[in-house]
Amino acid sequence: MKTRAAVAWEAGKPLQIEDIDIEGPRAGEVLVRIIATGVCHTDAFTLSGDDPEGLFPAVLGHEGGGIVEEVGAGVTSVKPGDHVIPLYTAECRTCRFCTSGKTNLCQAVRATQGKGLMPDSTSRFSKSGRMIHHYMGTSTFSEYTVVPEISLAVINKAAPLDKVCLLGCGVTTGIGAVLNTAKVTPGSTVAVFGLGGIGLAVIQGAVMAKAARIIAIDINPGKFELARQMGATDCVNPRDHADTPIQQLIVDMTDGGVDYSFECIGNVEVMRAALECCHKGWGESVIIGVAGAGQEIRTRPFQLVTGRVWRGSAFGGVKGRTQLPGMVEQAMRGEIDLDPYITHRMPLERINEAFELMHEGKSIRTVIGF
Ligand code: NAD
Ligand code: AHE
Ligand code: ZN
Repeated sequence: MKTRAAVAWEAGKPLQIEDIDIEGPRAGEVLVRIIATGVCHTDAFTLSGDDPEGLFPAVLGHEGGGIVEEVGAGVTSVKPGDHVIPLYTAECRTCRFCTSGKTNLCQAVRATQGKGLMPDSTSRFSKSGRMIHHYMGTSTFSEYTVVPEISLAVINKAAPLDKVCLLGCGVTTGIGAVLNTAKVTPGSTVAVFGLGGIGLAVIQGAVMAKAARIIAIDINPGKFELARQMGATDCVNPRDHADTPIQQLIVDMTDGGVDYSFECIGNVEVMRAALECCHKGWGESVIIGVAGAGQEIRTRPFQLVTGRVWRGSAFGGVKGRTQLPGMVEQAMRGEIDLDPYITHRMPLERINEAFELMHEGKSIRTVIGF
C-alpha cells in the first residue's frame, strides 16, 4: 500500500512530503496508523548529518501515537484497534538486558534498528523500487509505519493521542531521568542545562520528586517564563555572566554545588560544566543530550575522585511496554501535565516549519497531526 510520509532523502536537506510504498507487517511486526507525532531535537540532529547512525534516505520521527491497523503472524500482545505508542527502546522481556533488572536498554532489535532496518534486516519502506530506511525502530513521520511487536506500548484508548505522543520521547525522558536514573530525593537542589522539551520535563520531574531548588539554565532567555511556570526557582543565562564560568556561578549560588544536574542540550562543554557544578562528595550529573559524531567529554579525574558521579540516561530509564501505560494514566489524571510542552500544532505538509521553529528557539514541541 501507499503511505504519506516526510522523507529525509539527504542530510541537511528539508524533508519531502510524498506518497511512498509500505509493505504489510511480517511475522512479529505490526502496522500502525500514526495519529500524531512530536518533533524532537534528535530528529533534527540525525537530519543534520551529525548522527553516526544516521542513514539516508529515511523516514524519521520517534515521538508518536497511533492505532494498530494490522498485525503480522505470531503477534499476540497487540490487536487491531489498540492505541499504541511506538518505542525506540524496545522491551522484549527475555534478553539479558531486559532480565538484568539494571537497565531499560533492551537489545533484542537494537542492532538492526541502528541500521535502519526491521529485525529481518529488510525495510518495509520504498519509493519507485528504491529502499528507504526506518529510523529508531519507529519512523513516525509517516501516516502508516511498521514496527516490531516488542516496540509498542499499548495504552488507554481514552488518552488523547495528540498529547500523549510526547510520552514517546521527550516528557518520559526528562521525568524518567529524574525519577529513575538520578532518583532525586526530596529537598534536593537541581540544575537543569537546556530548557527545551527535555529540560522542561526534567523540571517537571524535579517538582514531582519534591526538589527544593531547581536552577534552570539556558542561553535563550525566552525559555525562562515557561521554566518558572513549570517549577524552576532560579533562571540563569550564562551570557549574562560572561566573566564567570557557569559551573563556578552555580557552585557560588548553592553553597558548594548542586545535588543533581542534568545536561539536556548535547553540548560536551556544557556536559563538563554540569558535572563540575555538582557538590563535592555526592553530586550526580546525568547526561541526556546527544552529542555529534567525534565529540568527547572531558574533565579532571579529580572531579570524580572527590565524589561527583557522571551518569547517562536513555528514554529516562523507562521500560516502555511495562511503564509507559502507567505514565499515560498519570497524564490523564493530571499528574503529568503535557499541555505546556505543545507550543505549535501543524499538519505533516508543514513539518519543515517545525524544524525551523526548533532551530530558532521558538518552539518547545510541535505536534504534527495526520
Ligand atoms: P531543544 O532544541 O528543544 O532544547 C535545547 C535547549 O538547549 C534550547 O532551549 C537551547 O536554547 C538550549 N541551549 C543550547 N545551547 C546551550 C548552551 N550552551 N547553554 C545553555 N543552553 C543551551 O532540544 P530537546 O528536544 O529538548 O532535546 C535536548 C537534547 O536531548 C538533544 O540533544 C536531544 O537529542 C537529546 N535527547 C536525548 C534523549 C535521551 O534519551 N537521552 C531523549 C530525547 C532527546
Ligand atoms: N545514534 C546516536 C545516539 C543517539 C542516542 O543517544 N539516542 C538516545 C535517544 S535520543 C531520543 O531523542 C538513546 O536512547 N540512545 C540509546 C540507544 O540505544 O540508542 C549515536 O551516537 O550513534
Ligand atoms: Zn527524542
